[in-house]
Amino acid sequence: MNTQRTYLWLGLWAGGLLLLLSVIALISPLQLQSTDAESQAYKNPDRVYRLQTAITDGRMVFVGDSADIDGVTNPPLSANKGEVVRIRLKNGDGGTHDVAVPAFGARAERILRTGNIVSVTFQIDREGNYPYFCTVSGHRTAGMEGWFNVGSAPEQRAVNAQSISRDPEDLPGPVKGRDAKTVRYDLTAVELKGKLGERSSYTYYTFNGKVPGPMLRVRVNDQVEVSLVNPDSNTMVHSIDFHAATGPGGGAAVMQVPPGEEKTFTFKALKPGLYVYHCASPMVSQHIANGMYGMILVEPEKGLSPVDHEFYIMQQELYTDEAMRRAEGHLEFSGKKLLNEQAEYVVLNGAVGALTQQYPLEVEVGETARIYFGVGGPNYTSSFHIIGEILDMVYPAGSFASPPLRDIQTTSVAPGGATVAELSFDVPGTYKIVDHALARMERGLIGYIRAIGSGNAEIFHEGSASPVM
Ligand SMILES: [Cu+2]
Repeated sequence: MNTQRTYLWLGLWAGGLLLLLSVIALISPLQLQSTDAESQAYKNPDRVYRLQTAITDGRMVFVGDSADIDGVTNPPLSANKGEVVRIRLKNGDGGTHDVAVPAFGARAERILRTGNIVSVTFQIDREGNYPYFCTVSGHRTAGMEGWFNVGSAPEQRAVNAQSISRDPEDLPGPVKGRDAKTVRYDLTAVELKGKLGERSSYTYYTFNGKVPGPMLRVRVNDQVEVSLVNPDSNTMVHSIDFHAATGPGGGAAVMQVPPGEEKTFTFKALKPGLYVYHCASPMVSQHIANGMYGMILVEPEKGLSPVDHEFYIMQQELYTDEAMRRAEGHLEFSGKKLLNEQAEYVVLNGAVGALTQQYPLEVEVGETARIYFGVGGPNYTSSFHIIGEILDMVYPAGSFASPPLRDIQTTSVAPGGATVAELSFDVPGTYKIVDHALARMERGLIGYIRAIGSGNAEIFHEGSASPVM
């Protein structure tokens, strides 16, 4: 009985084992085959992109290092569905980096030293436009992000919108101590689609089509006559409130202009200083956040001292439904974010890149520059700072009647407030205009001042002191 049972069990075991072996034998060639095909494709990818990490102009970036994308910052990458792509990343700056394209489950190992190389190979299994970026904490925000496009051509995603940014050199010349007189300004409210970011547009409200509005320049005791046209094509009532005016609403009480109408008012510029003006039609903060602000300079009787350069710069926040990081196409205003004071963009002269790509400031070493800086806001106070420079003179809050401050690193500028800063450059290089609430740099707030000229090793040089003195 026992022997019989044992044989039965042995038979079952042997049969089971045979079955298992034959199943394995059947499957394994298939498995081997598919693994082979995959590894072949992965060995010979359809496309190879070479990138290098770098730090340029204070930002961390990927730089293209192969034929089509050579030298391009955060180059757009593309492939067709089904293709196998390899990204080969070289460490060019010595920080710890990697590269990932989460949409395709791709993530390279981290590389820690200059010259180290890593690659990641992956298959494109879907169409669309997806970010690639460095996953090291803070690096994506600091600039290490590009886009990977599958399917439609990248050109179709380019923003079709004009620039609304005002050139910081677009301002009137000095009044030069003339007698007081009547000065007339014609302003037009312009609602238009303008370029906000690299791949995004926004419906701006502007004075005369640019942000900030035109800088107006008068002398103390001038009569300032201002007309505001609101074209029929506009959708909103617009108005103007001058902080330089004394009277109800700074003018807004008599200057609410519906579409298709024009209104005029006059004020006497009683006090010298640099003043903000802005639209004051409900919701006022929305009209400001959409770009409707500028400044008027009321020069003192004797005028201001001559300088080599004058610049006109203003800061604002924008509140969009779409998160800045993912923003593409035409963005919508978010009333909720405005009321919560959670800006998506914080910018100089109306748009991302206005004072870096479009209108970087330029001076020569040794020249003097005066910056008329104001904050449209509507909500954020600026901690105005120029990285690598000391402001020789600051007229606090834009007042010429108060004594100027000397040798200032950072100055607070309130929303609806201004400052006048004077400086000169001793050492050539690219200096950065920032709000020292520096998280805002990642939201678009940065401008460049390029100082051209020869070096001054006594004031600044790399290395130890001894060889120079
Ligand atoms: Cu308005």
